Amino acid sequence: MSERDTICALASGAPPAAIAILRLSGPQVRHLAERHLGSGLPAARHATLTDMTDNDGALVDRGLVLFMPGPGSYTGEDTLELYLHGGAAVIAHALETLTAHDGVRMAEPGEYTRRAFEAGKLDLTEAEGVADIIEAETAAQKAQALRQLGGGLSETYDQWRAELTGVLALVEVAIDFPDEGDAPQDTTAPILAKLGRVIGEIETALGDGGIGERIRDGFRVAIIGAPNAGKSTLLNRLARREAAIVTAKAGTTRDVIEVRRVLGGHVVWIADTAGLRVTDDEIEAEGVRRAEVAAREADLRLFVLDASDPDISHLSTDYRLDTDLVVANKSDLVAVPEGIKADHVISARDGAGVEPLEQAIARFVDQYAASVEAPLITRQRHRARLSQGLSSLEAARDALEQDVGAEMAAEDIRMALRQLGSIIGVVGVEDVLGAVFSEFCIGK
Ligand SMILES: Nc1nc2c(ncn2[C@@H]2O[C@H](COP(=O)(O)OP(=O)(O)O)[C@@H](O)[C@H]2O)c(=O)[nH]1
Ligand SMILES: [Mg+2]
Repeated sequence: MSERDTICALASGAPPAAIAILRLSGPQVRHLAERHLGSGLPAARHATLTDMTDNDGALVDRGLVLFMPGPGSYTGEDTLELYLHGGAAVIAHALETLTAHDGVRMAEPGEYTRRAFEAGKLDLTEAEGVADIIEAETAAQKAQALRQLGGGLSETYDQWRAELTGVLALVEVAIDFPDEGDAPQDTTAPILAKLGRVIGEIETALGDGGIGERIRDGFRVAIIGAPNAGKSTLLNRLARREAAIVTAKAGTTRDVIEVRRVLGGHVVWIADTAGLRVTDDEIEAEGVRRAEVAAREADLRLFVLDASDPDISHLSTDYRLDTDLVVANKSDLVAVPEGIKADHVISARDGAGVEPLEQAIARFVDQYAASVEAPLITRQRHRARLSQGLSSLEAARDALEQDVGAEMAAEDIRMALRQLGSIIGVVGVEDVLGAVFSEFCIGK
């Protein structure tokens, strides 16, 4: 079998910068250190100041190097870090020098962490935590990523898997010795109790309101209402730029336009949508359909009313009925008519009342995020697998309760173990590894 490639990459930010960190991992690390460092192979885990020379013996740069021998390194392989001056020419010269050797190449995105995962240094949720902490922009995202990186999710999955393995063993005993010992209900009752406990815990985790995914990916706010109410003008106000086209012509907005803000300490996507009216125009009708989807999927809807033309009886849907916040716009033109109950009165054109509206969005998001402490699910991938696992366990419970066969129950529990195992990456992960690691940056 041929040796694994040695990989190298710039692990620090784009040049020019004070320092460039180049990272190397793989079987040729020792050889490369001996070949290119004035110090020769540095003492393990000791910062060493040395020259680096290229393949012709010319100086590349002078800097600190750190050698971390495998298996006690991040990737489990021999690794070397070079701390050079963070200029583009230095980085290019160093990488050219290293990749000129056979079997040494630039790393793929996330390849260091992938090797760490393959070496058993971290499980898949911990690896995802590494990607998330690099992407984290808000304190809440960072806290969630740190918890995940530290095995906060793995613990729960490990515990469930251990309990289910115990349940499976009991079911298998019942299969192997069907006629011995107690009556079936005496052996089935404790199995059902244990199974029921895990099912209950998974149901609780799944019923978290999607907080973990929202903290990671952003909360969703949809601006909806009649054509010409001033939805796009409000979006531009909230975006603080001209993100959406504003005209006096009804039916201007068709695509859903989203802008990103940090409000209440969380990422919030605010969507402008097409006015919800019945229309013969094919493109506008598609826009209305998209608006309805955005409204349904949003965590909070802002229903914008034109105070100077508040009649909404002609609208295509009744989304206004379950609207969370009613916003009366164009307060610069007229006072809000009697009988219209608005949570906020604004002039999107002048900006009056927009700041309190922003604060209301921030409060909503903050409270929503605080409604579940330390959510277990932080990605759609986890939710999908966990729901499948739950279905399998429910099938196992039904089979046991109806006494249709311990064998079927055992198969369902095995299936659930595989589904839970795939979340932390202990089984059946080939299909997800590419997707998980491709979203990393190079050098991590
Ligand atoms: N007087 C006044 N006009 C506004 C206000 N907000 C929007 N408009 C105008 O109303 C029209 C429709 O605005 P637009 O944002 O495109 O509405 P949309 O169809 O709901 O997206 C445009 O001519 C805007 O300039 C406002 O607060 N006051
Ligand atoms: Mg519009």
